[in-house]
Amino acid sequence: MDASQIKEKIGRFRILIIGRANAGKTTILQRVCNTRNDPDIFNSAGEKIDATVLKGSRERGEHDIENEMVFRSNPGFIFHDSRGFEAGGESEYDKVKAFIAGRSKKTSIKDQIHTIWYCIPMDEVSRAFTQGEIKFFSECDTGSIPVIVVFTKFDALYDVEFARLLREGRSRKDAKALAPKHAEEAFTNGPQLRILYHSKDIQRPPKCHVCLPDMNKGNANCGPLIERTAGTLDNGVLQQLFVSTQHTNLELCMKYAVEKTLARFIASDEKIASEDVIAILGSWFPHILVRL
Ligand SMILES: Nc1nc2c(ncn2[C@@H]2O[C@H](COP(=O)(O)OP(=O)(O)O)[C@@H](O)[C@H]2O)c(=O)[nH]1
Ligand SMILES: [Mg+2]
Repeated sequence: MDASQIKEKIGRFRILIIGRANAGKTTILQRVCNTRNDPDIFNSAGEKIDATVLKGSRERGEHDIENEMVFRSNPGFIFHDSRGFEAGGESEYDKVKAFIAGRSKKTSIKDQIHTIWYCIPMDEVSRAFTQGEIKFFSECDTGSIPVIVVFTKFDALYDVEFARLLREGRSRKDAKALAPKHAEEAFTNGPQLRILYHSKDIQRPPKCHVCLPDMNKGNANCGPLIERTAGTLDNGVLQQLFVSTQHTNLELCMKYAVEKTLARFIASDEKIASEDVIAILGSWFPHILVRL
């Protein structure tokens, strides 16, 4: 299938993002779509919710999981946002579970959820998983939808290590330079990953995780999340849709075009016209490039 056939058949890439309030969800979606603007929000009937009448994200309906959020800068993505399960959030858990189950039953791939990003912020004092998070990863059946845990605000751990290095007598310059590496090491050996992947309570661990620091800064890089997401999709058509929909990482488009498609042509004896090769390789790239 070429890019336009994929878009016609599947439509747009649909992502459910879950996380506590202030976990950094909206910030990530803005980075992924290369914008600082707010998304347009549509209800499940496809009607646009008028943001000029309603103020505040809750009133604007951003946290009704059924609603679709679409950024004008990249309408190829549809996002559903859930506030996660804070203390006593039983009903939100049920809502998320029902939403995932309901969407999984949809016969058209267009209406299904293609990926779940579960955000866990690193700037909270305890840095432990909430009960709701534990419940999600022990009980919630996401079927074939890949779940990626996103440890957001990872720079908060840099700050912790920076302070520790200063206490150990390092200069400010050294402490600043060393903090990220130390933070990553401490995190790799720390309790979060052990619990997530090795605890007997966690029956349904995520496919993988990614750590995102400084998403609120000007030079924010959401590349690792894009790469991981592409890597977890085992449906080739969905993978192609995702890679060609994201506009932030051209290198990834090249990588998939070469590894998944060009390598196959080179290995086969078939004679293929060069314009066909170009068209097929082009289907890994953002639509705008294909049209050029
Ligand atoms: N330090 C830090 N702050 C962040 C990061 N990402 C987002 N923030 C800030 O955290 C706050 C909440 O972010 P937001 O995206 O609105 O969270 P949401 O409620 O989950 O949608 C905002 O003030 C952001 O600027 C990050 O990676 N590091
Ligand atoms: Mg938000």
